Amino acid sequence: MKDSNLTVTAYDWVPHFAQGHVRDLRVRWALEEAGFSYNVEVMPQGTQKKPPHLKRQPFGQIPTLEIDGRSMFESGAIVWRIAEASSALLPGDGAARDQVLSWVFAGLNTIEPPIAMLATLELFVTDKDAAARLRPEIAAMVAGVLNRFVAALADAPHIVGDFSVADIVLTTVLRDVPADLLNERPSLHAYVERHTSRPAFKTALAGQMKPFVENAAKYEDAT
Ligand SMILES: N[C@@H](CCC(=O)N[C@@H](CS)C(=O)NCC(=O)O)C(=O)O
Repeated sequence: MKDSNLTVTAYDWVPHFAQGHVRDLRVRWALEEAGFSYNVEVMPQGTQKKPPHLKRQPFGQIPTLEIDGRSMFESGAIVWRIAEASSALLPGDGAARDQVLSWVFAGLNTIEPPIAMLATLELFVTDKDAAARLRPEIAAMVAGVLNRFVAALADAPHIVGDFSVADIVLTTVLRDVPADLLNERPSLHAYVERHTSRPAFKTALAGQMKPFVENAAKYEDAT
């Protein structure tokens, strides 16, 4: 993969609440950590729902990764594919790899769903009274998974041994936790800080943000 022609898809602009949180971030971050060079196809908003993109991403979403002309979708699958090609992201030991894979799925399948539900309540549910009524219950679900994660982390710097692709997935998921729930758990806050201060994360984030800044006038004047 190191010598493959790699292209990630990203948006030319998203609303402010999503800037810095679009899922191409974890793919860019994994590629940066692995040291693989890559191109970015910056897609104008709306084109994700058109047939050419739907052929490579059936749900009309980003990211996708093109590897020498073959296309993949789902950010979790993509970062795992990158990790398989880089010792910077996966341990050599089989038992540790199994743990890393388990934590990648835990991040996407156990931790992210209640966090996404809370974000949906806060950002997208139009019945604000219903959202306010449901928030405590959903926030308690988020707190439940966060507490289990904190217990499993047990003050270690990374979730499994050295830094791995599991930390990329978990950090990108945990960055979407509201500040109140994150800050009252110092080891969780420190976990996110530790990983988002890595140079590869900063490069990935700057790469995602660049077109948003460049295209702000085009989209924000139109709204
Ligand atoms: N499970 C998918 C989710 C992808 C996803 O939700 N992508 C969002 C951006 S983060 C998207 O493109 N949404 C469609 C849209 O904005 O039109 C993945 O991890 O790749």
